[in-house]
Parts: sequence; structure tokens; C-alpha cells
Amino acid sequence: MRKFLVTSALPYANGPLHFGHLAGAYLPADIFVRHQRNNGNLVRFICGSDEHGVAIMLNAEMAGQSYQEYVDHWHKDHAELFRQLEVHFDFFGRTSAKYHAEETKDWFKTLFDAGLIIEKTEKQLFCIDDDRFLADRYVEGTCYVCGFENARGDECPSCGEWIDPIKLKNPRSKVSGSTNIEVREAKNFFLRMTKLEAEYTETFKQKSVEKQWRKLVTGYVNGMLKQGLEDRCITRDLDWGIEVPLPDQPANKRIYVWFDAPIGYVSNLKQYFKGANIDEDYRKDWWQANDVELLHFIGKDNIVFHSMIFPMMGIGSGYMKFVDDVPANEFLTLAGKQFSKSSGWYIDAKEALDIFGVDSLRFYLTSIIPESGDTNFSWGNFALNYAEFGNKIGNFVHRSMSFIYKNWPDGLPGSAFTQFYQSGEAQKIDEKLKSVKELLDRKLIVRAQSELLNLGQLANEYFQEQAPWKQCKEDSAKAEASLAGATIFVLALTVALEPFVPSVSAKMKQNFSALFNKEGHCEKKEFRKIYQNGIQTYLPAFEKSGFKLHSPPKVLLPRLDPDLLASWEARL
Ligand code: B3M
Ligand code: ZN
Repeated sequence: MRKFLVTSALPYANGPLHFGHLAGAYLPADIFVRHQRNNGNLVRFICGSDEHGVAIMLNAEMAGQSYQEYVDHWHKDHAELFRQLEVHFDFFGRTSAKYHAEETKDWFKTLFDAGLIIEKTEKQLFCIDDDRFLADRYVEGTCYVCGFENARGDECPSCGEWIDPIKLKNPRSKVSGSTNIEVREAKNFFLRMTKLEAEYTETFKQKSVEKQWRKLVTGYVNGMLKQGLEDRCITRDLDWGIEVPLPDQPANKRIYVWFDAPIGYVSNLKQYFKGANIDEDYRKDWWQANDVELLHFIGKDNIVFHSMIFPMMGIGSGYMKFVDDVPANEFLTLAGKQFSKSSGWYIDAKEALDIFGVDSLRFYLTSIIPESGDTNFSWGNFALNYAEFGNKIGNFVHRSMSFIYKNWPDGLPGSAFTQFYQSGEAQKIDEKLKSVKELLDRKLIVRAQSELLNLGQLANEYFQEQAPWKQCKEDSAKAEASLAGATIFVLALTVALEPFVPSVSAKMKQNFSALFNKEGHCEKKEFRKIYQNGIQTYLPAFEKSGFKLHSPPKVLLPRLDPDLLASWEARL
């Protein structure tokens, strides 16, 4: 049994999540986790809200709410969206919680005591009208790299440069709009990346080669290493965030959001164990354990933190093993343009899930996970993808099961399965199943999904060639063998679909209730055995009891209403 510790980027509790987030960091992680659980591996799947930072403060102020009220709202909203999308974290915590502050302070102190955090005086922008230092997003200006006029103090949204605010041209305060700004000296704490660089570089090189990290990630890291690293400022003058755990600090000195956020993965695992009464040590048994495979699913804008800074914090504190892989995805656009709530270029994910249901959207979003380049969401392709899902899988399952229910009310005999297995078709099914799983292991989820569709295609071709509706007129034993074959295809599809669309798989499981379980639902253990070993393992079971449907098969994929679709398209 393998052990996996899987995280998805902690979403900022700062506004609705869109399809780009879902396809970038949450859906791929959920599919991977389901796959590994079906494989019989032990997985801890951790997420939570990221509730600090200037962007949140500015929006809370604008909404006329306290910071806490504001993040409370978005924390609930996101948890509900993940429930709707059937993304099942073991724990969805929060960084404004006390348990998280404790864990973060522990890391800070340990790094400080090791000389890896030091206090330094550096220059910062100070707004005279606002009477405050302008950290991060409190300042905007013209990007000194690309000339974009609305670059933020932490990042340029146009060229992606990690901005040094002092260098911004024409800086202005985001609070008041004031340009009455000067450079002043300020005391802050710095993470000594310069001291951690050597050990980090060596481990990174080894690990990224061994585990075949994506080029998107290694390319970025190698670029940064080539430039050479600098110590990073990890405190801010704010009144929202975790306090510096050292004596005699000014009241408004807080830890920078990007220092505490990744520690959220750690504190949330700890809190999960505590609440669920799991008697394991979150550090020794998980974060520091070498037999654990640690994976961070993220979007490409978070690469530096997950593949460099957080691992360095781990090396310095000794509190975590080196990350095994950082499967970062590129961006998803909406009909060719970036999602943007403020300009209305946006789809309400929750509403869409309410209207179209989770299955069609999960399936489509999976097909456009930006694994190897930016991808695009369009309602037209959504409809096409759903049609393909229906043609290759949904219709076949419904057609074949209905045919059996109607024409073989007493069930198929065991001998029909023996006959089918002798045809050699079963090996082909298991090969496809295996290749879906191998692709999922490599986190090539889009390709795994097309392999799954190929399995459906194979099933269709088999059914069409055998044509049991003709066979049954001449040779009923032959028809029975073909229907046994169709049943086996349906079973294979049932297990293979689970990571992608768990609800569809659950509906299909009901067809096999009699075979596996008297209680009327397929037992996990049996289901997982098939997932792991293939359908051929189940020959004896089918040969012994045959196959009978006890209730009419359910419609798997209800038809899309074209008018509804058109109205959603028209909204954009
Ligand atoms: N909250 C950034 C984002 O949503 C961020 C991720 C934190 S992961 C530790 O883009
Ligand atoms: Zn720029």
C-alpha cells in the first residue's frame, strides 16, 4: 500500500471560484485521489481557505464588512461549491483559525532560532496621505518590465513578473488613489533563501528528474535558480494576519500571507486528525515521513511558492519532507478571454452546477484541464463533450442493460460468461482499463479520460457487431454470450468512471447489486478489487451466479435542453 498526502491550492476566501480554478487545482486532484483510493492506497486529501492578505482586506473594506465576516462568507461559499462538484477533501480548514496560527508561529520560531529568518531594514513605499506603508496590493503602478499600467505591488497580471514595489513607475495608493508616496526605511523579517539555496537546489534537481516533474514547473524553477535567489520579506505592516511570535513587536507587524498559507496544509491535517480521532502523528507519520508521496495540485501562478519557497521552509525547519511532485496546470480561458468577474466575463459555477448537474460539467471540465497548455471553456464544446459521453458510454449502457432487462427477465446463465471469456474480448477490456489507470498514475488526466472514452467506443463496436437483437432470433446461446460481454463492458466502465464522475458510476453500480451485495449496493472492497485487478478476476463470480437485473436500468445522462444551453451562451 502506498501513502499519499495530496493538497489542492487553498482558495482565497475572496470572491467566487470560477471554472479555471476548478479545472486547474481541484478537479484533477480529486480525480487522482479517487483513483489512488480505488487502487487500495491510503490518501489524505487536504485543502482549506486562505484567509489573509491585502486583497482580502481591501475587498472586505469595500463590502463594509469586518475581515472575519467577509472570509466567513467566502469560506462557506467555497465549501458548498466543492460539495456540489463532488470534490471530497478529507478536511477543508481555514487559515484564520487559532490552530493554524499556532502551527505557523511554530514554523516561524524554529526558522528564526536556526538563523534562517532574520530582521533587516529595507526600503518600502510609504503613502503620506494614507499614513501607512503600501505593502503588496496596497500599491499599483506601471510595470517596469512590460509597461502595463495596472501592475500590482506583488505581481504584474500582464507579464507575470514578481514585482518589487519600489521599482514600480508612477506608484499610487490602492486605498486612496494618492500618489503622494515616498520611500522609507522599515524593519521586517526575511526568509534567508540565500542560505537555503544550495541544499534546495541539490534536492530539487534530483527529485524533479526522478519523478519527472512537468516542464512548466522545472523550467520556472531553473530560471529562478539561474537568476540567483534573494532573501524574501515575510512580514508586513497590517492589522490582519498572524502575529510575529517574538517579543516586543509592533502591534501591526504580521506574517505575510504567503508564508502562512502553505503551512495551512500542515495545520489542516493536524486539525483533521484531531477532529476525526485519527491516532497518527501529523508530522512523523505524514509530513516528515519518507514513505509518503507529497503532491501539491496548483495553478501555474503558484509555482514559486509550492516548488521553491515552501520546500525551503521545510528544509530549514525540518518539518517536512521534500515535495514529490507539483502538478501545476496552465490557465483556462472563457471563450478565448480571461475569466473576469468585474467585467462580467464570467460564469457562475454554482448556478451552472445547479442547472446542468455535476456529471456533465465534471466530465467536460476534465477534458479541458490545462495540463499541457492553456485551454478554453465554451458552451459549444460543452455540448459536444456531453454528446460524446452519451454516444460512447451513456447510450451503450442504457441500451444494453434495457435489452437484458426486457428480454432476459430471469437473467443470463453463468455459461454465457464462460463463452464470452473464451472469445478473448475480455483481455482487451482489461488492457484498456489498465491504460486508463496508468495515465491517472502519471497525472495525465485528460489523456486518461480519452482512453476511458475509447473503452466506451470498444463496447459500442462490440455490441453493434454482435447485434444480440438479431442473434436472439437464431441462436439464443450466442445472444446470451454477447449480452454477457456487454455486461462485462458495463462493469468495466462502472469502475473506470468512478474517479471522473462518481455519481454516474454509483448509478451504474446498482445494476450489479445482486452480484456483490445483498444490501443493494456494491461493496467498496469488491469494487476496488475489480478496479485493481481487472474484470477477469470476476469470471468465477459470474460463472457461478449468472447475471440478473432486478430493476429497470436508470437513465444515466439526461438530455441537454438546447434552449437552456442557448440562453447560457447568450449571457456572455
Ligand atoms: N490562495 C493563491 C490563489 O488562489 C492562493 C493559494 C495558496 S496555496 C497555499 O491563487
Ligand atoms: Zn508586466
